[in-house]
Parts: sequence; C-alpha cells; structure tokens
Amino acid sequence: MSSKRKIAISDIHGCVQTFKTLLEDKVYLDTSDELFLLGDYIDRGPDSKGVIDYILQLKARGFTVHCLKGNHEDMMLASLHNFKIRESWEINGGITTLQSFGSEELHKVPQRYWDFLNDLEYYRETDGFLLVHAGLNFNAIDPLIDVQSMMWIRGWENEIDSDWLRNRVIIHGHTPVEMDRIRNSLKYTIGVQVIDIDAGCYALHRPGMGNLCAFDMTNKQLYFCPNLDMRWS
Ligand SMILES: [Mn+2]
Repeated sequence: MSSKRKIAISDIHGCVQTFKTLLEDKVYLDTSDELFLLGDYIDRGPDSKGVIDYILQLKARGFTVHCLKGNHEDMMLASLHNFKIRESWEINGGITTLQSFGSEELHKVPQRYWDFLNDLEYYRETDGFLLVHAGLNFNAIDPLIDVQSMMWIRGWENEIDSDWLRNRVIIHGHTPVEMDRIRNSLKYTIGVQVIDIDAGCYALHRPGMGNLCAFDMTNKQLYFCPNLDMRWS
C-alpha cells in the first residue's frame, strides 16, 4: 500500500536541474504524493522558464502540485504595468528570467506562463501545516488577509500569536538558512511553530547554503540536493 506523502519545496530560483534531480533521484516523487511549491520559481538561476515548464509537465503527467506565489513572481507580474518595479525586478534576477524566455520583451512571454503566475495561491493549509512563501504578519487583524506580507515579510518569527496559530506549524521559505539550521528545527517535536525550508539554493557563496530542500510533512524527512545549475564564481 502506498502512503500519500506531502512534500514541500521552496525557492527554486531558476535551478531546474537541481529541482528535477531532487524530485526524481532523492524524493522519488510519485503520482500518489502531493507536492507543495512555496514560490520563487524564477530569477537568479539560469532557467526560470524551464522550472515553470517542468511544473506544468508534472501536472500534465498526473502529479498533484500546489503552487504558491513568491515575491519574485509578484515582481514579474507587477513589472508588466509598473516601470519602477520592472527596474528593481531586473536587478533582482529578472534579467536572467527574461534571457531564459529568449527575449527582453516581457510581452513576448507566452500566455501560459502568465496564466501560471496569475493562478498562484498565497497560502495553503493542510493537515496542521500552514504553507506560505515568506511568512505571516501577526500585527494584521487577520494574518491570512495580508497577502503582501505572505510574499515579502522578514523578521516576523518572534511575533507569532500562539493562540491564533494553535498547534499548527508554519512552513515557509524566502529567507535562506543553513542546512544544519533546517535539520535542527526538526529535532524537537513539541513547541515547533515555524520551519524555514529555504536552504539557499542560489546562495552558493554562503557557508552551509547552496542546496535545494524538500520537506516531507507526513514523516518530517528532509531531502537536500546541492545546486547543479550554477557555478561558484
Ligand atoms: Mn522570496
């Protein structure tokens, strides 16, 4: 009997070979599993288009994939209508994303990619886990209404309202952390409120980083794949 796993991955950032290898050679993703992607598919790494293509392929092949929106997808979408945001998006990795589409013209990006970006969810709740790209704003009247913070917030972990969260655990990315810190956050089974699973795939130069992480929520297993797309230069 195959048990249904629930796998979360965040911050792929254009590293499609790393993403594929993690799923196919480490996680061994099966169609009975559920995959939760926490955003930042694009920018910085070499093949943002390839990452989205691979996700669309997985869905077409019958895999269950839930996709959340990261701040980089937010920037790409906003770049269509806002020149200032487009400038800051390009500085923050957008140039390599446009290169992966083979054109500097945003309007030449095919519609299916805009559809993908527009369909992304801000958060998802499953089996006692709250999944979100960056985190939650606990100063908001309802943390699940402030979608801007869900994509962008940092430094919120000490403001968690335990009464509101109850026994749920927040899984997020957005802020790169060392592999050991992710492992350590799983050592305790009681009192854990938040787990950052962004192992800094693109941040090759930072000690303890440069890995893509997959977290199985059903058994707390972690899988790591070192970056296969970018060279340390
Ligand atoms: Mn991010």
